[in-house]
Amino acid sequence: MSTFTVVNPATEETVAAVPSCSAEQADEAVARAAAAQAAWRSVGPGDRAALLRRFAEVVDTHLEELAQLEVACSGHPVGQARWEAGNVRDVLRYYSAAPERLTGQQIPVPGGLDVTFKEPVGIVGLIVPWNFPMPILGWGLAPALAAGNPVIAKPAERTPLTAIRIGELALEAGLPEGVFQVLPGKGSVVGQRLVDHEAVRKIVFTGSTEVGRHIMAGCARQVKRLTLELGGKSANIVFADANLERAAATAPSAVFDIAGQDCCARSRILVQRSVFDRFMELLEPAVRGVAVGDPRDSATEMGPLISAEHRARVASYVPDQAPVAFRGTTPAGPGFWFPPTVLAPVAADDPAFTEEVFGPVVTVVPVEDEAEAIAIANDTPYGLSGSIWTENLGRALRVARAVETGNLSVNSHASVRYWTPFGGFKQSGLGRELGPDALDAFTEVKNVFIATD
Ligand code: TAP
Repeated sequence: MSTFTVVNPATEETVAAVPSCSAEQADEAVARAAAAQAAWRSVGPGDRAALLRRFAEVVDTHLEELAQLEVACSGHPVGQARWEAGNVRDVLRYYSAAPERLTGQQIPVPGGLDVTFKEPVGIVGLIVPWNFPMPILGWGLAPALAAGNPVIAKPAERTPLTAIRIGELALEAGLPEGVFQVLPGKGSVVGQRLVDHEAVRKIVFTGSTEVGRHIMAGCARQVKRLTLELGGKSANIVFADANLERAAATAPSAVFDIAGQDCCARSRILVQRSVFDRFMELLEPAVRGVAVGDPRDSATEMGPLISAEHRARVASYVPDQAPVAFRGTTPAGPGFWFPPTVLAPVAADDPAFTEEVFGPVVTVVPVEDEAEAIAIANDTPYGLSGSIWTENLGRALRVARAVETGNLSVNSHASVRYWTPFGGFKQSGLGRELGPDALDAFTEVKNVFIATD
């Protein structure tokens, strides 16, 4: 069997060699999931809930181990990695309440009784990217299991270790064999097989818009159910009446967290012209002060990029003549480091301003007024997240309704809360994860009419 090597992006040392599964192994996993399916859907709601709660508790007792694995595999700062492992636990706990509440409707009709059921959709293929290996796994896994579906997860090649461990923890918690399987392997082999296999009824894909389009076309052949979470180019809009100190102090973490490899990164800062210079004065020390360094150190705020290839891609957005306003630092020595970088002024067609960089690069642009801020925020094929900074409630609401994006925060940069729906407008995705909405993505509504006459 072929293997791939997991490399620590902060040290460039080998962490592990992981088997790369074949299409035949994917077929075997689908057969195991199919064999487990009937028993899993017929587990009583209370028992399924109890199993998910136990799974959450087993994850909880392994939080530190999972966090350390992610630090080694992804280079995420340890504080961030602990949050990510905790998010898996929280999302499992949240959806453990679902089996006992997955109610249908009773609809008034003449001549009988009409009721609806939320039936499990079937075997779920969950294709996960390398940037948030644990949370994105959990967001698909927990509601899919809660709704009575078996799940086969395909982690990203570079970051499979936490998913593999969570698969082991599921068995330890008592989930039946075949209900949750983790298949490390190439996207073009294992991921593609899950998309093509007739017995897989639903794909949840998070990753690039380019691969997402390809997967959507593949699913179309079988009218396969599909959730897509894709790229972003989100705006952080700062109005003159905002608390500028807070807006500037928080803007770096909104784009440089996990080194900017975040689909929700606010990589375009749009600042009302009358306060532009003041905002830049406040932003500079905040950016220079970002603690970039050893991800194992709990004081570290930003780690390395995932790989040398990805660093070369990010660097291509900051050529020698790029308008670097100011930037942070990086440690010397091995590791795929790239400094937090602020570009201003940028041309309207600068790729750093128009494309998803997926690295610690942010552009800052002046805007005249609300209308121009909204127009620029919407001038992108993406629509995933964004922030609005203003002390004017009416303006906050007007702009929040006008920006075409799935997740907005006012005077905050929080995009992801497991209680609330998460997903993209336009080419940022299809469907919603998390919150009460996610269960709809893993169920089919069945309508049953019973004649009484
Ligand atoms: P991709 O290259 O698109 O890869 C994502 C996953 O798809 C990986 O597991 C990959 O496997 C697999 N894959 C690749 N080709 C495939 C195929 N033909 N069929 C099935 N699966 C295939 O993305 P990435 O570089 O890992 O992640 C970065 C992108 O994800 C960014 O654009 C980012 O914005 C987006 N993202 C979006 C969100 C949300 S929530 N909207 C969250 C995180 C990331 P390999 O590992 O073998 O390549």
